[in-house]
Amino acid sequence: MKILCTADLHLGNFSKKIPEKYNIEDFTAEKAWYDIIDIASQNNYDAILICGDILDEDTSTFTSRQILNNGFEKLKDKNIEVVMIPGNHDKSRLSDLLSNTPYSFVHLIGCGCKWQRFDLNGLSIYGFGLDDDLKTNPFKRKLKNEDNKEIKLKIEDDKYIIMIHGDYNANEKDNKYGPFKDSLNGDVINNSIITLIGHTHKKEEKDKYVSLGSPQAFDFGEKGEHGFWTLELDEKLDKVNFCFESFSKVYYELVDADVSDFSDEHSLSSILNENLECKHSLNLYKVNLIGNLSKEKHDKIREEMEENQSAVNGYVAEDVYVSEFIDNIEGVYNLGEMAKQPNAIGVVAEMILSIDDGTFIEKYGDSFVKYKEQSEEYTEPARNGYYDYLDDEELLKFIRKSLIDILPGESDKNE
Ligand SMILES: [Mn+2]
Repeated sequence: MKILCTADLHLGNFSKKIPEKYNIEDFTAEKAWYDIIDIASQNNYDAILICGDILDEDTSTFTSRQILNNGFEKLKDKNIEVVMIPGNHDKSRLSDLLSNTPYSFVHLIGCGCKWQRFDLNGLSIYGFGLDDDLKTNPFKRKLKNEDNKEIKLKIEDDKYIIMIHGDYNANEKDNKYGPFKDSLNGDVINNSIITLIGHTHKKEEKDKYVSLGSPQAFDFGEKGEHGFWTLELDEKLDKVNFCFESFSKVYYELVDADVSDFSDEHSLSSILNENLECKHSLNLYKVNLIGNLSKEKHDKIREEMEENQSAVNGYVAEDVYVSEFIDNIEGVYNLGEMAKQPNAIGVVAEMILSIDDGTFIEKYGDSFVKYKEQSEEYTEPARNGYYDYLDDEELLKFIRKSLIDILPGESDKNE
């Protein structure tokens, strides 16, 4: 049996910051959905499993119905079963849309925050969706039996797959959707063939579970590889193959570019060419400029940054673009000397050095947690659910920049 596993399609959404030269229609979730269906039907898959957030919250019911049904039309007579669970963005809309579906190969399970079993040609699938704002552990919820009676979740099948939508990195106290970090090493997951998780949009593979990630990357909150997974089982339902397939039509990356040796001969564009790879069909970069430059050179590189950004959408090379520069260029400091000073400058220099040697979180953990909470709160209104907040690495860079700004500027230095 060959199964295509995916999650978080967010139909109606689309990839952001696509340069003008490209057709935005090629970067929609809708296009990804049709392409995934084509891949499944052209490569003899038996099933498509989708672990929640199939629809985007902001997509109208009308559009959602149209996109879903266009996809299902393509699957008619293909002998491919589609098994879905709702996610926190689908709410009850997905079950409303599918309640009278004429497509007999479409199955929605795990609604109403209850576990539900589905028999996929002899393979048991247990699904749990998040069509309610559940902030407690799904593994502590009940199983809806065939005759609609609720029983405690206890799986007696020898071989089964779990489909779930929720935050596997969080505990109940963290106030996240469907948190189940506590249950990651429990029997239900450990005894599964594989547990498929949707929600985080980020791929992570472990022995018994996999965070599938989203097939199409939407913005810089979704850096790195994005695609779907292929699971192959033999006749005894043993796993013979499970692999990730890169799929997204655009990739977002954050890179550091050291500009310390910037000069008339070694321009910003040559530095960009050295640092930005063309790995995928379209590569969008956020470039974090680091290193030390005199004030004069810093001004010059700023001019070149502006030129790059006013060129068509930050063009660097064929299919390689800079969406945004982050200027973390510093003056010429001797932090080691500064750190010896018995004053505020010494303390600040000491903190910067601890970021550089990777000990900041260990030494200043409490402040880091506070910074993190504030940054999430601050970016929340602009997020619209697109996860465009700073991750730990970006946050550390931001803190470093703030600290550098406290240090006396070049003109104040004793030359
Ligand atoms: Mn979700």
